[in-house]
Amino acid sequence: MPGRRPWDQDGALPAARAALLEARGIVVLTGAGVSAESGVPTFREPGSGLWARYRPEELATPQAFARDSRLVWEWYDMRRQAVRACAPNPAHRALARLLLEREDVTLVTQNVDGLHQRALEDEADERAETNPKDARTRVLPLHGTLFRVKCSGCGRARDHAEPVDTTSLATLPRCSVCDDLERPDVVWFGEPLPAVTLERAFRAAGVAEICLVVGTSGQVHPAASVATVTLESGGRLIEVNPHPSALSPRAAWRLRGPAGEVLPRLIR
Ligand code: BJW
Ligand code: ZN
Repeated sequence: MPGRRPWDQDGALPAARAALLEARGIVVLTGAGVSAESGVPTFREPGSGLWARYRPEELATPQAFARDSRLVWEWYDMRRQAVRACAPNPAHRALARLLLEREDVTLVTQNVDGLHQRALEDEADERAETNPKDARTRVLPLHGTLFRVKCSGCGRARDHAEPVDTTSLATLPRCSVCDDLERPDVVWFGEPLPAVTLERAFRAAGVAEICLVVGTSGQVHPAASVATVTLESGGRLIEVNPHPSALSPRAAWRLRGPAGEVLPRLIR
């Protein structure tokens, strides 16, 4: 059909847009792919540097940190630097507008880069939105944030965005209370997700008529289960991803394009 985007050859876009408009309750589940067009590398696609040499399952674990804290910090410090140089892309901004326009939208993200939160602040500023607070509380980060640390001994957490000197174990940040090593305040494999945040995500997924899944391979649980909770409660999935994912077979609509192009057209 003339006018169709190359990623919408089967014409799913108008139907998905109508489903989104009509839905009572939307839960959005995002992964690394939503930040790809901002220049943030994803986890499981071909990359460079430490991404190419190690799988996330090898570095994002408490065992890896105990074995080689310096290497793990090197990976996180590199990612912090990369994210600092990035800005929200049209996908983050479209989702921020959706959050500001509709109170029945919850955004559950696996990302630790803070780009959804930055996009929300930017959109709220642009509209001179006086009360973006409510929208802010509907952004649920499941896997923590790059810009906080917590003590690997006593668990004390604090904001920490400065570069880390990763030349040796002695130069890594340490807790001012117990002197144990501090680590990024993110969720590693084998660790529980923040309980209240996860509970809120599942509650939103259970009442949503649509789960909009964007840029995730859907391989990591319990995050991917947010989508299955919506399905099991009678809702439907819209997937935005240039490639098939573990959740694709269960999606009612599959939009096979980059999030930065698809989302601004899906959410109008
Ligand atoms: C684009 C694009 C563009 C590209 N536009 N798209 C059930 C079954 C099997 C296993 C388990 C299970 N339940 C639990 C487990 C174990 C484990 C797990 O899931 N393992 C599987 C890998 C097999 N889960 C856990 O261990 C979790 N904890 C837990 O279950 O605790 C239980 C417990 C309870 C009580 C006490 C103790 C324990 C924790 C999981 C933590 C995951 N952590 C990481 C690191 C976070 C910090 C950091 O960022 O460093 O989270 S790993 C990494 O994977 C990161 C991501 O958030 C996560 C998901 O990755 P994501 O976002 O999907 O990225 P990719 O790269 O995989 O995919 C990118 C996608 O984007 C691709 O599809 C591209 O096509 C697409 N894309 N460009 C749109 N422009
Ligand atoms: Zn401590």
